[in-house]
Amino acid sequence: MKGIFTALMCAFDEQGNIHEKGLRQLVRHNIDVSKVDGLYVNGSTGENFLISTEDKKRIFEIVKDEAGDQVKLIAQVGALNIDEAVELAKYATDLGYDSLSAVTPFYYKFDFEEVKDYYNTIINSVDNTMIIYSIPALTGVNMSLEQFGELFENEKIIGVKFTAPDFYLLERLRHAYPEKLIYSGFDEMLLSAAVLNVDGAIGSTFNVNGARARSIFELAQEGKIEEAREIQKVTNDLISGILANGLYQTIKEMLKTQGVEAGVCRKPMKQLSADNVKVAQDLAATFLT
Ligand code: NAY
Repeated sequence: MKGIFTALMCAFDEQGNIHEKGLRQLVRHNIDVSKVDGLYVNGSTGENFLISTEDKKRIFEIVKDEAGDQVKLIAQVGALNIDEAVELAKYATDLGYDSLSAVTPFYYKFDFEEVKDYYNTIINSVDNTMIIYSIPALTGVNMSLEQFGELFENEKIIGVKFTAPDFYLLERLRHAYPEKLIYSGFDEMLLSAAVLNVDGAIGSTFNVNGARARSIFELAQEGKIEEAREIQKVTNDLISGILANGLYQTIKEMLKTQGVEAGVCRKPMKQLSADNVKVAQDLAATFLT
């Protein structure tokens, strides 16, 4: 369960329906071209919070069918409706997903006891493991070192996808829980996290930049920081171009230049203008060789 995991995109058609052929191509591209170690399915990058429960299940099914046992698969099942989260946890576990993940419950100001109950309810309903998905910038949920420790007391909670720029907390977590899996969640900060000895990374830009992400991660592990820094610099030139142009839309347009029918993003995400499509194509021409 260590290494480079792509936060998988999902291909949608203009009506917002799953474009199955495109989704299968996305899976193949990540396995065959980017050669990542695993896929994180139905996360933010998969537009999970914009789709129906039935579509979430269908995506889990298509991805497992296409990937088989070629790479590790993590199913993000978190939802504000805890019954849905449990239903998805059971569904993905039955399909053979290697682990589950759940975003911290958001929108309402849940206290820590409620967050803890959410995780224990989901994971104790299935024979599987759980990776906490912590992304305070989007959820508003900031957990302390001690609170992570309380969640980790449940042995089925095996790690955290740490999507935050708090390297002090990350170092403290690494030191306090050497046996838990810690994944870096911000691709633009991969080197800094790798230096702190995280176990892997989960990222949206790995859909197009998986090989560079692997190099950064492995060079950092080998202590070759200067070389890793060079690749992080090129990576961040790409990421700043992507972020300025529309994150998920731009990655999809870049993938189209590689023959992947990545489709469009679901509303309310907007579609790229012709000018923005051109920017995405230029980024692909510059950074994807
Ligand atoms: C997810 O669930 O898909 C992720 O959180 C993957 C991590 C990404 N976060 C988001 C919110 O998209 O890869 C990052 C991020 O896109 C990248 O670092 C650019 O900021």
